[in-house]
Amino acid sequence: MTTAAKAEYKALTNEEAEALVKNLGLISETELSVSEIGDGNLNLVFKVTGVNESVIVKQALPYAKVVGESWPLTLDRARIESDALIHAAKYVPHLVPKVLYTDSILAVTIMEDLSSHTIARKGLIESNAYALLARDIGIFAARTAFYTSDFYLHPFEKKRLVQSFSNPELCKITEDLVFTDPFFDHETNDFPEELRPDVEQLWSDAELCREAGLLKYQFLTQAEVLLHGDLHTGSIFVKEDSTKVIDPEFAFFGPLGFDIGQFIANIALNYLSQHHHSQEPFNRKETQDKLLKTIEETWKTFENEFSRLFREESTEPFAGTDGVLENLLEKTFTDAIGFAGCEIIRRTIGLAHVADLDSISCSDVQHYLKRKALKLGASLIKTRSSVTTIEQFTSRVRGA
Ligand code: SR1
Ligand code: MG
Repeated sequence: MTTAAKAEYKALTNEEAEALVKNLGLISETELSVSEIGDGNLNLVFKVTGVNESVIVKQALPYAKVVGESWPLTLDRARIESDALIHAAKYVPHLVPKVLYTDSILAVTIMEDLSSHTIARKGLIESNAYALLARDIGIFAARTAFYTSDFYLHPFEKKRLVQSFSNPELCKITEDLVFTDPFFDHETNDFPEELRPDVEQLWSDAELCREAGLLKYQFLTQAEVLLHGDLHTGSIFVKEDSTKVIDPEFAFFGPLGFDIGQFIANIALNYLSQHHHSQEPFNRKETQDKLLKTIEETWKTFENEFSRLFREESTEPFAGTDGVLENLLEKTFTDAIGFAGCEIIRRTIGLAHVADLDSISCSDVQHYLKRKALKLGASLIKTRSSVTTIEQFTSRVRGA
């Protein structure tokens, strides 16, 4: 892998993406085809294919694609993304795509093609179950967190990494879109008029706004571990025997509970959407039960793996002191429940929605489920301290 500085930035055409792959010799075949397959909010994604081989060329645009050129956005996110993938590969090589080439001037990362996988959100909307998903995400979150925490790294190395993963513009998106705008009458919000009374109730809920503000402050100030930063089900590729976490362009040092909170929130949103997607009552119950098990297993795997690493590999003298790990995990769990509540609300009424709910064609059903999501999110934020086990969390989701 090389990091080569090319002349200057320009958004690639299909032909240029293909030529880049050819010139780098990343595919040995001569007959290649290319298509732009990006369906995310921010970047160009080209798939370059030969007869037997294919790679993905991902290029950051100097603006947020979802809004357009009026929203400029740093190209440095491509460097952050490739560095985060390379960093994660040290600890969970089986859970991230292989990075084949990076170019920080073109803001390009070329990586392994994962077309044999499906985006988890799509598979879950189709009511599929993935036996490895919970365990893999729990391991991913625990290892990438522990090995970048002060319990493992020398303080100099930790602070060097915090600097190199400083990601102010992408963090600002999360600070605004997840933690601020949905709690105010802000122009980025996006919801049908039928939901206005429910949304106005959120905006006028002083306790909810205070607690959302406190969670935002944790996100702003707690540089605990290197996070993926956007660990929703659209950032995960799955198939029966493999899970791959992609898209860590929001990576930064933040609170330990954030990635897990975002992941379980997106599973909870899928759970709600199954009232529609899974039409047969028996299948629905089975699908929804599996989703709640996914949430439970994710947290338990995370907790067990983080605890194991803490006991076996911690370099911090206080790691052996009674109560330090227990206290850290309790706080992390409470934060994760609160972050999950914020994610549920923002994916329902904020700028970037989820297809789980938005693809429901019957607007009455969609609004009914969105109301449930808003109530669930608000109650998780306000009463997160009284949710002390993951089973209490899943019973809140079940009762929503
Ligand atoms: C303008 S970006 C909107 C959302 O897309 C990304 O995936 C993040 O979730 C961000 O909040
Ligand atoms: Mg993304």
